[in-house]
Amino acid sequence: MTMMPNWLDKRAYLTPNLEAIVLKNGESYTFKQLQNDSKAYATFLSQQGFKKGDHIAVLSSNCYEFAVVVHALHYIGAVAFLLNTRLTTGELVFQLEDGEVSGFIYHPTYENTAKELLNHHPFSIFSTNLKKPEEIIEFPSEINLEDVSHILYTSGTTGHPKGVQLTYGNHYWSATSSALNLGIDEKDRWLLSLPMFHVGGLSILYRSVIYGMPVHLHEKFDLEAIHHDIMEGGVTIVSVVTVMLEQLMERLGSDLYPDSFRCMLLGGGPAPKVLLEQCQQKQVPVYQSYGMTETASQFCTLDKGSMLSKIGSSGKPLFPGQLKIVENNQECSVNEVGEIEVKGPNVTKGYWKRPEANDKTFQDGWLKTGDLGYLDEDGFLYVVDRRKDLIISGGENVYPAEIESIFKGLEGIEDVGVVGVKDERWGEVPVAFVVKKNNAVTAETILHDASQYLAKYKVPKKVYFLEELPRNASRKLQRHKLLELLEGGGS
Ligand code: S0N
Ligand code: AMP
Ligand code: MG
Ligand code: MG
Ligand code: MG
Repeated sequence: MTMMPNWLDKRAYLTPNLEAIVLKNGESYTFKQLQNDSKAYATFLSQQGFKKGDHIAVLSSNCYEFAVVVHALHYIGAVAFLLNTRLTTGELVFQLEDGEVSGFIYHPTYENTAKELLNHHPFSIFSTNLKKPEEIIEFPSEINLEDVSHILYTSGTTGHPKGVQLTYGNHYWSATSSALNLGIDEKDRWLLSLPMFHVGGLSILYRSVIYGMPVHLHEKFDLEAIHHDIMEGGVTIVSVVTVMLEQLMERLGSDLYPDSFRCMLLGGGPAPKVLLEQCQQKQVPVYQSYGMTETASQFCTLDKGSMLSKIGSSGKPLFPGQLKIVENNQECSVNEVGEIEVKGPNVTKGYWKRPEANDKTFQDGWLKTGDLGYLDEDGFLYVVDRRKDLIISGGENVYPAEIESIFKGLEGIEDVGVVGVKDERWGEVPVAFVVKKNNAVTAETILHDASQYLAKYKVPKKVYFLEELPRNASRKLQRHKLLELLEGGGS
């Protein structure tokens, strides 16, 4: 057991009057205010009967109240399920049931969704609106780093998403290891516009309380507002995925960011080399990283000194992490491609209620990522291919298996195969190859039906019809043959 003071209590004690959160409209909250509001909300939850270990979901876009709720859940010791706001009701219900969620906190924007979910899953629902109880109760002053603080769902190769269990320790090590690479500067202000329901956005909140650093909290990716905040608002670090960086670079044009801007932390997927070169020309310091939900954000990140010489690399594992490249149970030699395996105190202890997946994924403390890459002669990681079949659309993960299992349940579909194709706007998008049962179905009816069950970013951008899908002798779909069909002009 490793105990530590509750982070927000400690921070509010050390630097109560420092800014914790700054909103786009200029409104700001100190660590003391964030502590008071979080304790008020935690008191309210506690009065509703919630206690340590309870599973509580949150459905909200980025806002101050979301940050308050995240800390409130830590005060009561609940496990937070942060839900992707782009998901359909059916996708949300799966996570609520799989996760045995008993409480649900929604931003007022999602009130209708919350009420709809009540028809499918029994729980108590509350809005994120700040609560002002008459008296604030006492909460444990310590947290146990081994306790699970979150279960965040991530899609998988086998249809249904899996809940990644993250502990306080995972977040703590992630935040401190990031600081050991990037350093901490008194003037730092970290812009958060990535969704807080993914670990890339969430982790910024922990860096904020652990370092004592203001977060510039943006509700969403509003290009103009973000550009303005970097140029005029004193922001020194921004976390982005590739599509965001592309738009920011276009907006920057021939201007330069202020000298005080010191880090563009790029993660969540691959980045085209031309984009990285463009950033170099514009003197934008891009720290490319490799990480995932399972590693509580960045696992490897390029260091400042290697940014120019190692363009395209995702750097080296941060201080407490180990990484190896493995092929046929053998560690690969320099420049040899194999599966990336990682180990370290920021790595999840496993998937919620998935013993089989855990057996397959973890061995002697090593997590087999499924991603392919190599280490160069200086120990820098190059990621060459993603986990089996994973499509990354605008930083959101899309697994063909998940789409295929929905399509197979739709009227009039005999067989289906999904692959990812390059896309100008999103990097990559899914397209579907369908064998019809009858002629009544069209691409339009299929896509309309599918969008009832799948988040918009998962709905294939195109449907191609085939007489038969390419499958091998053991009936396994040969996705590369579908891609070859497209390269040959499609059908
Ligand atoms: C790229 C984003 C911002 C696009 O959203 P935007 O522009 O706000 O779209 P909307 O106005 O909401 O919708 C317009 C239309 O576009 C569709 N759409 C929206 N997003 C997508 C998408 N991703 N793919 C395809 N279509 C999309 C909408 O459906 C809508 O359609 P119509 O008009 O037809 O109704 C947004 O997608 C976004 O925020 N993406 C990023 C998500 C993210 O956070 N990914 C990272 C996940 N990974 C991790 O967290 C681990 C890595 C990590 O920790 C990290 C990552 C990055 C940086 C740092 C770190 C770190 O290690 O710290
Ligand atoms: P998520 O759990 O949603 O963050 O997705 C993590 C996955 O994104 C990883 O397992 C990789 O497949 C992919 N990914 C993350 N960083 C990179 C990178 N630098 N290059 C290529 N793929 C990446
Ligand atoms: Mg994932
Ligand atoms: Mg938009
Ligand atoms: Mg992703």
